[in-house]
Amino acid sequence: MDVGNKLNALLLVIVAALGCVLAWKIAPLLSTSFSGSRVPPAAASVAPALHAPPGSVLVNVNMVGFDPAMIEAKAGQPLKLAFFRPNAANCADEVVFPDLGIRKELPPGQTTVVDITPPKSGPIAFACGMNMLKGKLIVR
Ligand SMILES: [Cu+2]
Repeated sequence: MDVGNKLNALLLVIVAALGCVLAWKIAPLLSTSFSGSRVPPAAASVAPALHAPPGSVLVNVNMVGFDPAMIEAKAGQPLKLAFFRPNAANCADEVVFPDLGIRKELPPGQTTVVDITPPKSGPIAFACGMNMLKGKLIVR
């Protein structure tokens, strides 16, 4: 492998990493209105969509991350999260809930349903597989 090829490969890695970091920096800015204790009910910020099964909360996985990034839930009550990833224009190949031991692939162009029953109140974090795009369940 000559130096040019190595440089190209390095450049690709840097560009990919930058994209992820950028998305990670921008997402919190866009979701500041959801911060603090005034978290609106999840239903208020989610438009109904055909690809989300009845009773589920639709989460769009877009360029800047998970939308909504904050989702209300109730302890002990089953929650259906429908992750819709319209295309591959982000790094969210999968969604991970580290506290719950859940890891699911998010194929582009599909809706992936994740069933969760939060065990107790408190925040439950979720993220892309690289822990860059982030979201949170607010469990009461
Ligand atoms: Cu990522």
